[in-house]
Amino acid sequence: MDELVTTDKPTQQQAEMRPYPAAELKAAVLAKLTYAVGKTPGLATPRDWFLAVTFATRDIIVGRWLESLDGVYVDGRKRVYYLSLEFLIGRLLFDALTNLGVAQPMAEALDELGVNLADLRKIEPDAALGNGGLGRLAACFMDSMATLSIAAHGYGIRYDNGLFRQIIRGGWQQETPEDWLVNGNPWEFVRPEYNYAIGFGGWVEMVEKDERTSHVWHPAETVEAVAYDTPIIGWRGRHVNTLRLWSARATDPLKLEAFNAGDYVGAFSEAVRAEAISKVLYPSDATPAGQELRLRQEYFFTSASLLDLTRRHMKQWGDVRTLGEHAAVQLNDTHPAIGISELMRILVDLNKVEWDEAWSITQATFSYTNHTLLPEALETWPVPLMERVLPRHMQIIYLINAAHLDSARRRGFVDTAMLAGISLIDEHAVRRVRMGNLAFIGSHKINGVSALHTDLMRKTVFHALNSVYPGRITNKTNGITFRRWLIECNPDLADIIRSTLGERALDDYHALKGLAAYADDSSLHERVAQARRNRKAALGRVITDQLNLRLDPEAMFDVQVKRIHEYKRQLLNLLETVARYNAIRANPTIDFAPRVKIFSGKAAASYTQAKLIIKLAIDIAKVVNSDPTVRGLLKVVFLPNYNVSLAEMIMPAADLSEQISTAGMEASGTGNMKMALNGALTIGTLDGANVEMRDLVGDDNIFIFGLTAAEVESARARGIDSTEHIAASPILHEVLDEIASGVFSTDDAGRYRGLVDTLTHHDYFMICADFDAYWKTQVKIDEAWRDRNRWMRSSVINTANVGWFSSDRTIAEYAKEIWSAPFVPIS
Ligand code: 26Q
Repeated sequence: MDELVTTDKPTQQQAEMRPYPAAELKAAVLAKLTYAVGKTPGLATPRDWFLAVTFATRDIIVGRWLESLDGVYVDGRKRVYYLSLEFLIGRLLFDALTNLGVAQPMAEALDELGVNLADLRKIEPDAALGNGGLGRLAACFMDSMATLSIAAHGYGIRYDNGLFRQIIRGGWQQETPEDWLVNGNPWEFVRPEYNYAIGFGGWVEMVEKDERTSHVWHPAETVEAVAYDTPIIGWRGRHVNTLRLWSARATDPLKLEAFNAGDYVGAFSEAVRAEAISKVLYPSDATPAGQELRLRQEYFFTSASLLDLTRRHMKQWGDVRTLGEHAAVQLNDTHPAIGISELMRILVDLNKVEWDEAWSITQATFSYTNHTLLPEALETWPVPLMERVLPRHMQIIYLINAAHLDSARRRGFVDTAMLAGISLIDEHAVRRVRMGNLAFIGSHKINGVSALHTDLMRKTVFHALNSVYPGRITNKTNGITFRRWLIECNPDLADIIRSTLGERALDDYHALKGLAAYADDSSLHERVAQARRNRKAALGRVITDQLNLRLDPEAMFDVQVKRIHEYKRQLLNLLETVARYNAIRANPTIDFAPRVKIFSGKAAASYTQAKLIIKLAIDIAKVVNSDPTVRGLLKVVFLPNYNVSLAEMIMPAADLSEQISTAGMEASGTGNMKMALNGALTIGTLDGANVEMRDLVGDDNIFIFGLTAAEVESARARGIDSTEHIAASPILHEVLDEIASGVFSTDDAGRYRGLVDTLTHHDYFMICADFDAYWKTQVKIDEAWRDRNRWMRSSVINTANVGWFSSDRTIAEYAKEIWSAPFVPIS
C-alpha cells in the first residue's frame, strides 16, 4: 500500500458519494431540459437530451468541486501544476458518470424517458486537444491526480480547433478542421475575472535606482489570456480538480480609427493576429513546427499559467519566496520550458527577488518530463526569433547560461566540447536556444517515461548534463487510467473482474493480480472469451458501417493503432501483411489462423512519407480484400480518423497488439498498456515500456523479436544498407519486388518505387534487418492462436499482471519522488 509522504496530508478527505437513485436523476435531467436547454421532452432533439444529462451530471460534480477547492485551501496542502500544450481528453460524459458511480441509475432514468444513454454518449464531440501519446498521458494523469486527491491544476490552451479530422479520399489522407466547439461546450466555465495581459516583442529598459539595476520590459503588443475551467473528477467522486485552459483575446478588439476611416478589414487585423494564438493545435507529433506562432502559443499559455499560480500563491501565503514549498510545476516536455525564464522574470523583475534566490526557487518549483529522444523533435528556437518575440527572456537565458557554465567550470568541467554541449545555446550555424537544456538546468528532477528511455536519456542527449548534475534524472514509467481504458470501454471484462475479485480490484491496481489465480480456470476463460467476442462484434459493426466490410468475429484481430511514423514501423507490419497474402495464395492447404489486420492513425499534415504509408495500407487492403483466393484467411482494414473514442472501441477488441518500433526510438508507448490490460497479447520489440511489460507478464505471454537498442546502434554504426538482408530472405525479396513493381498500385505503378529504394539502401529504421525475425514470430503466433487454452491463459495473465501500468501508480511515484506532494491512496 502506498503511504502519504508528507505530514501536511489532506485533512479534508471528502465524504463518500451518496447514492443517486434513478428517480432523482430523472427529475434533475427534466429540470435541466426545461430551464437550461429550454425544451419540452416532446420537442427535445438528441442533442438537447445530451445537454440536459450533461448539465445534471455537472451539477453533482460542481458541488464536490467547490468542496475540494475549499478543502485544499483550508489544509494548505502542496499544489501540483501540470503544464501541457496538449490534453487529449476525449469525451467526458460517460467518464464523469462512471467516476460518480451513477452510469447505471442514469441509464435507467433515461430509459423511463424513452432516451438511450448509449446513443447520447456518441453525440458528445471528442475534445482532441492533443496529437497522441503525450497529450493522452496528460489526460490520464489528470484523472489519476484527482483520484489520489492531489491538489492539482492542469494548464493548457483552449484551442478552437483540435487535432484535424482525417478523411480518406482516393486512399490519401486529407485534413479537415475539427470544430469541437461549434455547438458550445457544456463542461466549461468561462472565468472572465481571471485574465492576464501577455506581452510580446518590444524592448527592455534598464533602470538604475538605489544602486540596484532593474529591468522593465515594454512589450510592443499584448494579448489577453482568458481562463476556461473544466472540472476533472476522480474515481468514486472523492476529489475534483480543475483543468484551466487559456483562450486568447485581443486587448483592443477593434481599431476604431481605422474602422471609421472605412478600413473595415484592417480595423480587425490586429485582433485576428492576437486571437490566432488559440485558434489551432499544431498537428505535428515529434516533428517540430518551428514557426513563430508556435513560440507565441508556448509563451502565451506558460506565462498566463505562471502569473495565475503565483497570484494564487500570494493570496494564500503572501510571500513569493515560499513558492517552491507550496507548489510543484511539472513541464510536459519542453513545450512550456520558456517558463523557467518567465518565472525568473516574475521573481526578479516583478517581485524584486535577488537573482540567486530566484534561481533556487525556480529549481525547487520546476521539474521536467522528456518524451522523446528523436533529434528532430528536440525543441530549439533561433536566437534572432527569441530576441524579437521575447527580448527580456533572451537576456535572462543568457544570464542563466553564464552562471550555469561558470559553475560547471568551477566544478572542473573545463573541456570546451563538453561545455558547448551543455550550453543553452547551440552555436552551429544560426544560433539556437536549446529548450531541453533550459528545462534540465531549471528543474530539480528530470524524468524519462520508461526504464529504457530514461537509461538512453542518461547515455545520449543528456549525457553531459547528467555528469554535471548527477542524480537529477529519474525514471517514471508511464501509465494509463483504468477507468477509461477498462471500466468504461470494456464493461463486460470489468464485470468479470468485479465478480471474481470483488469491487476492490477496481480501486486498487495491485488487486488485479488476483486474476492470475484463475489463469487456467475454463469457466473464466469462457466468460473472458465472450466479453472479447462482444467487443469484436461491436468494432465489427463500426467497420461494416464505415468501410462496408464484413468481418468474422472469430478471426484474430491484429491491431496497430497510433500516429503514423516511420520509427513506429507500420511499414514492417504492411510488409508482413503482403508476405502473408503471398503465402496464403501460394499454399492452398496452409493452416494460418484467419486474421484481420487493423490499422488506424493520423499522419502529420506535412509528413509525406507517413501519408504514403497510409496510401500503401489502403492499396494493399483493396487488393487483399477483393481476392477470393484468400479464402477469408486475411482481411486488411484502415480505419479513418483515429481518436480517443475510436480507440475506446478498438483497444478491447484486440487479440494481438503490435508494438514494433525500432528499438530505442519509442520512449514508452501507452497503447501497448491499453491493449494488454484488455487481454491482448503483444508482439513487440524490446523498446519503451514493452521491456517492463515483458518483465510483468513473463516471456511465455508476450512475443518479443528483433534487434535490441544496442544492436540497432551498432548496426547503424556499421552502415545501413539492406541488400544483404534482402538477398538472404526470399520472402522479403518477393514482397519488396511486388510493392516496387506496382502490384498494389496498378493506377500508378511507380508510386512505391522510391519507398522500396529507401528500404533497400537507407533503411534507418531497420525494417529489413528485423523482417525475418518478425515474420517467424508471426508464424509462431498462428500456432499459439490455435491452442485456445494457452492463448486464453496468456490473455488472462496479461490482464492480471499489468496492474502496475495504472497511472495511479505513476502519479503516486511523481507525488512521492518529484513533487513531495501529499496524496490519499484510494483503498
Ligand atoms: C515539438 C516542436 C515543435 C512542434 C511540435 C513538437 C512536438 C509535438 C508533439 C514534439 C513532440 C510531440 C509529441 C511527442 C509524444 O507524443 N511523445 C510520446 O509520448 C508518449 C507519452 O510519454 C510516449 O508514450 C511515446 O512513446 C512518445 O512518442
